[in-house]
Amino acid sequence: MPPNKKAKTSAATGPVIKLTYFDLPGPAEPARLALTLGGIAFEDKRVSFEEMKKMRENGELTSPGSAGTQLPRLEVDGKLLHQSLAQGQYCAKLAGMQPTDPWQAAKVDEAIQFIMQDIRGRTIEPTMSAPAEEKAAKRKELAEVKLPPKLEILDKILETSESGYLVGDELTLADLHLYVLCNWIGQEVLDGVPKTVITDHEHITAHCKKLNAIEAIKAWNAAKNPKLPWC
Ligand SMILES: N[C@@H](CCC(=O)N[C@@H](CS)C(=O)NCC(=O)O)C(=O)O
Repeated sequence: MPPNKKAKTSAATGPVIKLTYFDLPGPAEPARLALTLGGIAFEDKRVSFEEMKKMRENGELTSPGSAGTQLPRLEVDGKLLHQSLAQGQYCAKLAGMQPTDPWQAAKVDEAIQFIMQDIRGRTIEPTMSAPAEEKAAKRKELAEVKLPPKLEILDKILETSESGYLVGDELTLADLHLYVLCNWIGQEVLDGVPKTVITDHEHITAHCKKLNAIEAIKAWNAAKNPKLPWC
């Protein structure tokens, strides 16, 4: 259950949900966490790259009504939903985590777009495809120049938040996106980017610890992410 809301569906009455992704947090993790916090039963299917290729050959990664060809693949009562952002938003709504106030909901979307597009897409991803001989320099620039001002923006939002969450009084999908990002960086998965990039930001670090302490997240991490918590 979210720490602060009652789930809108239960395992007994809700849809049959299967979320398929690799055995990694990646873009599937916000949706997985939302369902977990909502107490919503789902099949957490993890596949290898080879199995994913088989799924593609078998036509399981496409559907005439669904815009996508990749993982994560969310199946709800036999219907497909592609795109991790849409999947997370759907799961957050099922979990009762989406603010009903339009302004608050837009602020959630604002934070998510900043994390997904500006930080992950435009700042981190170009360093993944950098030629080997440029990679170390790109990662140094990422850690020392490019990431800190963006994280500072989120740190400032949290500094002024009375709840310690990014938007309003309750945990939202935006917090889950930030949590997954910080766990990725904090575990030093990105070569050349030290965890101090996160811990230098007091309020982001406190946010990460706050989510670590939520019972459902604690149990999820113990079962699925044995290297967490890192802070
Ligand atoms: N826009 C998609 C991107 C999904 C995506 O990039 N999936 C990657 C893994 S993170 C994938 O399935 N790669 C294997 C492939 O395309 O063959 C989303 O957010 O769901």
